[in-house]
Amino acid sequence: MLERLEELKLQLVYLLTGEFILSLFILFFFERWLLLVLSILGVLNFVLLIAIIIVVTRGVKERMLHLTRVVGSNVKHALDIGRVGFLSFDDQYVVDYTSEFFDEFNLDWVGQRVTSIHPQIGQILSGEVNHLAIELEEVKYEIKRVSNTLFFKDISDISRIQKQFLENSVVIGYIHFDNYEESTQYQEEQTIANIDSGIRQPVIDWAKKNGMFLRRVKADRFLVVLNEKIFKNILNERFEILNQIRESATHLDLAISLSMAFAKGTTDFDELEELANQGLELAQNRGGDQVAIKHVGRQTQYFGGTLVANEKRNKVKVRVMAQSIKELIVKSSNIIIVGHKEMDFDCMGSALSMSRICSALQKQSSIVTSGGIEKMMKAAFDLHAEHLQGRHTFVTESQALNSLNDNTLVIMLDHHLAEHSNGEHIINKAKHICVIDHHRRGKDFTFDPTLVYIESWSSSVVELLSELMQYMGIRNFMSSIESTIMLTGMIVDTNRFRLKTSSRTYEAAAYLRLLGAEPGDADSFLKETYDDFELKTNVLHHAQYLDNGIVIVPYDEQLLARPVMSMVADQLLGISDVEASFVIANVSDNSVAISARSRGKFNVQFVLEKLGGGGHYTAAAVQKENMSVEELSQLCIEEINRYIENGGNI
Ligand SMILES: [Mn+2]
Repeated sequence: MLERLEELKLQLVYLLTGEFILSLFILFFFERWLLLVLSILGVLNFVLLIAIIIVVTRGVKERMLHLTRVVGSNVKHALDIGRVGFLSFDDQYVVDYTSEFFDEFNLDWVGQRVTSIHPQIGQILSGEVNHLAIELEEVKYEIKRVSNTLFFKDISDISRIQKQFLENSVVIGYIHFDNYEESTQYQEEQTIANIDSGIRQPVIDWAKKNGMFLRRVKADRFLVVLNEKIFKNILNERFEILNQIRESATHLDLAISLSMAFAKGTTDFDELEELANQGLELAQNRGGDQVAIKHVGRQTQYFGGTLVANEKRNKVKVRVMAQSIKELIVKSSNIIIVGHKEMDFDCMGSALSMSRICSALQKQSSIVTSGGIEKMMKAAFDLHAEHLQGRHTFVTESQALNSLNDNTLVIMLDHHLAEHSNGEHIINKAKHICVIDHHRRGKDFTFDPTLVYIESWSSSVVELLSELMQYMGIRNFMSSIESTIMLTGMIVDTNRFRLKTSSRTYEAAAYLRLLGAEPGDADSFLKETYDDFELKTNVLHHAQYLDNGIVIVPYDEQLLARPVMSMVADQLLGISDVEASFVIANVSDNSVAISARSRGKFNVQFVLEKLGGGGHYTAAAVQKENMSVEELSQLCIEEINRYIENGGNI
């Protein structure tokens, strides 16, 4: 265009020079014609001027319409190949120009408001987002704003490939039959054949139906390979196979359930396998009959878990653990025993027994107590302070930190998360950590444990320690008072042998009795004061019976101590028709907590996990900041309903 104007300018100069020379010629030779000629030339020039104006105006119009003339054909080709279009708008957000790119789709928005194209565009105009992906007439665009221009890039192909890529990305999983070996060990051929057709075959069929690759890696374990698309399908049907297997196991009168783990979110196969393995361990540690989903960079997700953990009957593991723990203690320079904050009877009882085990193995040990001791435990402790202080070393966390070296073994009892510990700093620094707990694993460890012994079927840690002591072959090292504190821990954690009590619990109790535990003394440790009784009665007045045997107690008259809350929750389970209880109260000025208990049909852990808490199947808790009792109760009721709607086992 500019070249043409340049040419035109030159032609005009020639023309005007010509006219001037012609005028001079006529002036000298045909003077009388001069006026006429000048008039003709004037008219011609006028016509020419009009013509030029018309041509230039049309050129400008064409320039508006044809991108080529503005930015040159190379850029237009580039935009075509890149499939980019653009539009500009005025200060009133009305479109005043759209590039030819949109003609292909018959999209013409000139004169319309920008937001009428797609409501989401408002976000980019307000500066809320930098770019945006929208879909128009089945074409996907990425939009970016540069001052008063919006660029549209057609990303249909990319997003289709992206979707395909996601759908095809590999998911690796493990499927494990819990208790399979124990169940088939002493069975007849015929029963084993029934187990295989009723339990193993449905899993194989399920995998086949969904297009998964399945390989048996152990008698009770399959490796599965699938892709994200298949995974979505089985997730959408909420791992229906779990229910199917649970039902056929009940039908066959077997304690077999499925535990599964799936890992995704990376292309590194080694990492996927490792994650699937960890996931399976988590699912099993939480009691089995559930699915753990490990997505790289995200929190582990769980599905299912409607069975109470089955007791594992074989004690081989106890022997192996006893041996390993003993070896760890022996090769350490000293031992630091940490418990959860507000140590209860289970925590203190197991700490005392661990401390005595260390003494028997002639190792220095200390028990951290600076995280507080629960009220009734504290009363029992004070009553026997002289005896206990003569036989154990009780320290604060900072004292313990001073004795921490590279060869120190830290033993975590009755908890497995650093954040719950009365020795969090110790855990963060320790080189060797051994965890002994009976709470279902919820989150991943934030530290690298040397040995983990978590048995969620066990009533208490004192039950585990009673067994460990016997297998370590150490005798006569516990006093009657220490054994009584251990027994009290077992009584509290089983709510007087009502919950989570297996044959092994009674065996452990019998062993403690043998060591001198006094049930009568244990009972008096647990006697409450009249004030406590009155408070509990007052709290119980707020109980509301929901459907399905669930009782919820929102209490906001005053602050409650956690043990009171759990006692009330426990007490409610003593009423027939009550399957689960939730006590909600303020535990400090700005925090409100829930203490929940269940008789075993309703998974309170599952419900409180959704609210950010944890625990186990029959006992769980959660704490929230800056929320009222009323608000938390409402959330809790919603989660309870959701649990029931989603097929909770009630
Ligand atoms: Mn406990």
